[in-house]
Amino acid sequence: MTKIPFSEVLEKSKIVKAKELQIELPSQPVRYYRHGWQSWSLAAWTDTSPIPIPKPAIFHPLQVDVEQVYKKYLNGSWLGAVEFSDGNILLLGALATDANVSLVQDQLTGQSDADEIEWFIAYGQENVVFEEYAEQLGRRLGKTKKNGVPRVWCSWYSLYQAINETLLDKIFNEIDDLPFDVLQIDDGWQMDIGDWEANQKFPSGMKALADRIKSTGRRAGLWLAPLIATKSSRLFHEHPNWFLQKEDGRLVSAGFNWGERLYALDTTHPDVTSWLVALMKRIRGWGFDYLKLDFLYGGALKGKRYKDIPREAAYRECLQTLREAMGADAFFLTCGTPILPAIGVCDAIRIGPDVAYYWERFHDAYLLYNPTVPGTRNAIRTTLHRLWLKPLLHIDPDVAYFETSGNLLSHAQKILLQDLAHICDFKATSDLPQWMTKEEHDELRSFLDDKPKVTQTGRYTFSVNGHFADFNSAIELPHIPKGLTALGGRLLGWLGNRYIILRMYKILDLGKLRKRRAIL
Ligand code: 9PG
Repeated sequence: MTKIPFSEVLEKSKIVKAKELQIELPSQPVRYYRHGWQSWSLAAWTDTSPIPIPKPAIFHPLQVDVEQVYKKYLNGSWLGAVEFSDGNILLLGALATDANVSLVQDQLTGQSDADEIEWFIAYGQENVVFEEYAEQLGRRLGKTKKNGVPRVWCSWYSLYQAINETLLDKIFNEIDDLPFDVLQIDDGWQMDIGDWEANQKFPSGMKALADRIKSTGRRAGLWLAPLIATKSSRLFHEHPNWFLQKEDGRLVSAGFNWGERLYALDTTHPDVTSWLVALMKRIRGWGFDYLKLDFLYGGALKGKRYKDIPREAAYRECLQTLREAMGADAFFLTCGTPILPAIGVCDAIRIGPDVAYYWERFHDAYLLYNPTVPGTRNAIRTTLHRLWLKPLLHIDPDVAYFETSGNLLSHAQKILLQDLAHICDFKATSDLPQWMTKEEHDELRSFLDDKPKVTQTGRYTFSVNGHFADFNSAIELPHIPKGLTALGGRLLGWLGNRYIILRMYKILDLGKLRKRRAIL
């Protein structure tokens, strides 16, 4: 264990090579910066007490680093920072994958799961320290910022899986006058998770869909989750041996979604690599050149791999293979991705959980105490804590909303999302002209046209085009549940872990989506 005296980093930042490294803090910090593992995991400054483990555990692979979640002390992936009472911070950050940072009593400790790695240590003003860390990361992992970032219409947050050929055709006609650069098809087109072919709702096939989009002068975008699959898929049926296993031979869980358990591909298996390359080429062949690859954490879960390399290193290699296979001219957006391994490989990265047409749901926030699930407040909180990644690649805060119909967000909350898009310099929406008033339509148009001047005025405050954007309402974490709420939460957490209950929930959820679609 390498020990670094605090006095050595007071004046100047330092880069130290070590497998394990420890800095003794000179005084009790007032806040801790926890950095969650993947896009949807929590990143936030919090006080120095631990927060409850999110529930239900069956969803953990989608939300946290499963290998860290039960640790009793504060921890985060690759980096951690503490803030002292004078407002200065101390940051310890890995300059390589497969590492984490924890705070145990007065020791900030970095640990590499691989060999010795380089660590960045700096003390001072928050923005200066994070900027220098990003710069050092960029030197080692690469910077991939392309000139200009496309303005995207994405099907997910208005239609969810209820997309089909006719409906999309109608929508493309109606948004034709709006200045989007990409029309991106999200979840709902595929045969199954693992079987990336058009389903019955797209009888003309995926090439026809891409052609239709391109005929409007836009780039065609497509969502897929290439590193996971469900047992119901043909892929799983035909290649059960392609999936990541534990040492004891049982399958590694990649969580639960779409009413089914998820499994992860062993991306170091040569046959899996060839399959992934062919998949990327097929999608490019259809004509899509904006790829939103999702649920990517599946490639970095712990397990026994064909090639014995650290899990995040394996994942980074896989991303490089995907990048090469899709071609440098494709726009590559990663989502549900472990953050550090994606730097230098993709064009853009989702840096927070999904937004939603609501601010926060009581059962998510207070009963289950889960800040990683879809919800606008959760999305804003984590996104704002990852703005430091912006010099390295495009950062995606998820979509902004404009419509009032079917949307529970207040006007002020919608403006926060629009401002956040300007701050990140990444503009996307799923709103449909049919659902918007004339004013909302005009608001969307100027949002897409505008390039406002943004200045940060505080940790959570900005000036956007001269108006004051205050995100403080999104930052605080829900109170830790007590008494009856805590008991209710335990019950809900337990129920949520039952497969049969999750299936029922899925059926009810589909009903809700059908209702939304009926508005069209
Ligand atoms: C499509 C969606 C959209 C979205 C992605 C991803 O259960 N979960 O916690 C959960 C989190 C995120 C999520 C789905 C489920 O959304 O972020 O933009 O593409 O998949 O299914």
